[in-house]
Amino acid sequence: MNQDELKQIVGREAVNYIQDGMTVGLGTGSTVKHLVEALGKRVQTENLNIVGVPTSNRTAKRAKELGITIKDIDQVDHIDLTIDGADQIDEHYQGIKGGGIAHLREKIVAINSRKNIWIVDESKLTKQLGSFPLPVEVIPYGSQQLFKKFKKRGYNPKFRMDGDRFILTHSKNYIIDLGLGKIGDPHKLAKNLKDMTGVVEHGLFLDIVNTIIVGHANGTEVIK
Ligand code: ABF
Repeated sequence: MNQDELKQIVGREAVNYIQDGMTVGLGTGSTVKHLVEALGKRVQTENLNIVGVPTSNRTAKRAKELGITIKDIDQVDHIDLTIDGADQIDEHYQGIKGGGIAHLREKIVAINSRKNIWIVDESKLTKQLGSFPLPVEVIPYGSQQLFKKFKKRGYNPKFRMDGDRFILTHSKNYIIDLGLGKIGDPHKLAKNLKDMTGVVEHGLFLDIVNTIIVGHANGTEVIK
């Protein structure tokens, strides 16, 4: 099976965790795409009463096209379950997210969810986080100064660009990706980053996930 087929099997597996009447956080990315398609089918065929809280405009658009009721996070009482992708997951079930520039909304939805499930193909599993660049959302004002501070700390920073334009997040902020290679102490790094004025949010998702569904060539595996 190719990578997209692995993503497809975990997306279809994860939809079984969604029960009628739930408010469900819908993540972003190519793996979640398969979940949303499968959820759309269930909503139509089983007439499921589901409210979706999307973490990105692209997820919201596709969910609406499939007939899934969409609400903003501040319109719902609570979120029962959020299902999202991830860029890297280590052996302690800590993750890096944000390759899709949506990690601020993803983290806000995740920390307001009673349960979090990540769906990934096996290539996302790693012994230690860091070989995937760590996305950090920063406000534009002072971002060049912040960039220099990252450089000085040896974080190997790079602005997320589209040609010569800064890529903007939903909140019209910039993303600086940190090429750290290895992250020895994710909790310490998370605190250091949040202590830097101008940093909005980083892509370290620590102590958040409850269940991880992994796609392998021989099927799906629940590793937590
Ligand atoms: C999203 O899932 C992002 O946080 C992350 O970048 C993405 C994983 O990408 P994909 O599922 O497309 O491999 O939640």
